[in-house]
Amino acid sequence: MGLNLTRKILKAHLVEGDLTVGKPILIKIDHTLTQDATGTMAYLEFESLGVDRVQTEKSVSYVDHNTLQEDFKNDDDHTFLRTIAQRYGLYYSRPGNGICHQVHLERFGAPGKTLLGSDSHTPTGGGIGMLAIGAGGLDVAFAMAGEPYFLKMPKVVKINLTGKLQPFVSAKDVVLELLKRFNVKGGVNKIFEYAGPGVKTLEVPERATITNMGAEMGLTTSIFPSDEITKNYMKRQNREEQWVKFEADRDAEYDEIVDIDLSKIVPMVAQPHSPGNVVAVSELADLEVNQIVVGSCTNSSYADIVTVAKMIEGRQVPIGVSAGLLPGSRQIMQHLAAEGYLKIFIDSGVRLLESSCGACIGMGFAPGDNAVSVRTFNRNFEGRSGTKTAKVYLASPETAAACIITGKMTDPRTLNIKPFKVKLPSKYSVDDKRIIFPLPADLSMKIEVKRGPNIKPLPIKEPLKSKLEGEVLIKVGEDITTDHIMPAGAKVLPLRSNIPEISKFVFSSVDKDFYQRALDKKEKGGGIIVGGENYGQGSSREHAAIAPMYLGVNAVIVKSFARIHLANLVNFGIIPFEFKNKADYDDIFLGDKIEIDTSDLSKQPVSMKNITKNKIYELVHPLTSEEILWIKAGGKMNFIRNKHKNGGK
Ligand code: MIC
Ligand code: SF4
Repeated sequence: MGLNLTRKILKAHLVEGDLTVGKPILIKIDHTLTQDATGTMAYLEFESLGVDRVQTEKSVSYVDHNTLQEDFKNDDDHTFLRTIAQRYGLYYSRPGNGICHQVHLERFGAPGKTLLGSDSHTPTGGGIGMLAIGAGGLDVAFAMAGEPYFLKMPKVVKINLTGKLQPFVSAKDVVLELLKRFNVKGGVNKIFEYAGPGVKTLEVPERATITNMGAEMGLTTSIFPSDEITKNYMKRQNREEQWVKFEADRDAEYDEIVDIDLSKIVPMVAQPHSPGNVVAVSELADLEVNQIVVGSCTNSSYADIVTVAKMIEGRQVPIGVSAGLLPGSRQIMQHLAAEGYLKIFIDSGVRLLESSCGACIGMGFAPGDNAVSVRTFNRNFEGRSGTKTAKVYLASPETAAACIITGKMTDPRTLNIKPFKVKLPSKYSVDDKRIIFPLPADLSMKIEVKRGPNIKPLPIKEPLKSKLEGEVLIKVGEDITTDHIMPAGAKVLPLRSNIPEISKFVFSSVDKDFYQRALDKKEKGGGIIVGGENYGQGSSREHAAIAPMYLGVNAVIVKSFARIHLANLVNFGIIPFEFKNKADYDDIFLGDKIEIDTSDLSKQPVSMKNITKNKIYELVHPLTSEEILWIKAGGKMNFIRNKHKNGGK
């Protein structure tokens, strides 16, 4: 039997392991990307590894999240990121140049390469045939230092695409249909590999929309083959010479197969407050809409935005409705300006926002109290928009445009607009003037790294004791996101480089007393978090592990974990336990005093005593023997430092 595309790339990058599903593998990383909100920590971590220059083929540092600049903090972070990029041989994409995933696709992505990014939507690169994985900052720091990346071999699922999308139905609807089927945990430990005759009907940015939002299903990543369509995209980006064909063997084997007939897909929408809560737009027809935003790394390509422009041309945003546009990159902005599309938006009353993440991460353009906001984004977790009471719906650019026209939830097919196909430019406006290229080694050595007063060193955890004694600091339910654990938004994001300050916001939207409670218990040995299934879904922000670690959290006990958060907990020395018997979750409460025998984590199950109830439970964990060593040392960083101190032993 032949190889699928995923296994071909993994095989070519394999450093250790044998690609048996569920078994640990180490792979070589070719590209890395960071964005500013996770990047400052990642570079502080990289610095402390003592490497003189990044060891990858290409490492790019983007600034796209923290661009509101309410005070000195964001700009200081940008300066830090710029100077550290120049010091260590990275590319630096300046604020305003665009959203990391969009720009990486345009200017750097290359088929067959591996990409590790400190952002959960790094799989956007799968649209151009990269094996692109989201991870915590520390994992990216190690990859920049030339270390291979560790993961457990996922199952590879073939998504067999047939047919062709109908007018006003688009790639977003395809991935929403998949989310309807798989929900937010159906993709954990899986890679979706797209194949079949329908692949040829999708352009690279459409493919990237689909791979981008695979993150919402918990997938390790998603990937499309690299074919003539990929070649044409790269040609338009003036990078044809970097194209290589990459496809699965004809007789490739897969762990599962799912069939999707593109011609049967209809406009879909994810309802509040989960990307997995999907229904057909027609089911919500006429729901009054107060706000619409077009943009984000999911849906801000040239074709996405031109489609909206063409649909709304000559119309006015209705009274009572506010609409905004966040183009994905400066390249797209240049086209919109040169080809007259910006004028259409301005004439219609759509508000022009910066080419950045912006409203997607609650950096401005928050909806009103109880407002209904339709967004072309990928996440609609409660409060993420900046307004706790807002009801955010996720939809395609076509549906968003229809809502701009009517002020109501509208299936775009009902508007009687003549179907059209956006003609792509034969050459995109290629202009890398807002990217600072790596300096040669002799010059980079002379660069002084500048740090603002808000950039604080990474806190250090104590080594693990043989017995953990602590109190349950919080008990949360199912599908808790990293936005619940460590919120983002305009108030909190500027503190990403300052763990003592940002830790004040841990679980703040769930339980405002968490911080104080954790702090009180910190001196007395620390605390424990208890949660349900899929704990830590969503973003890759390692702050959701570092800040609890700083507050003395020693263990998280849940029914199951989301992949990236699990790795982040391990990296920072917090033990990720799962209930052996899931029903035990019901028996543990806030304030219960817990004792866990951690003297030998290699033996499972691990015994936990609820002292308050005088009961014993069994816990399990997914740690490898190497990871147990990290946990014992108080985290991966401590482990590596100790190893260096002991002369590598
Ligand atoms: C997100 O979409 O949630 C973010 C903000 O891009 C995060 C990264 C972060 O929290 O900085 C992600 O997706 O990893
Ligand atoms: Fe930025 Fe939103 Fe994409 Fe995250 S999901 S990278 S915040 S645009």
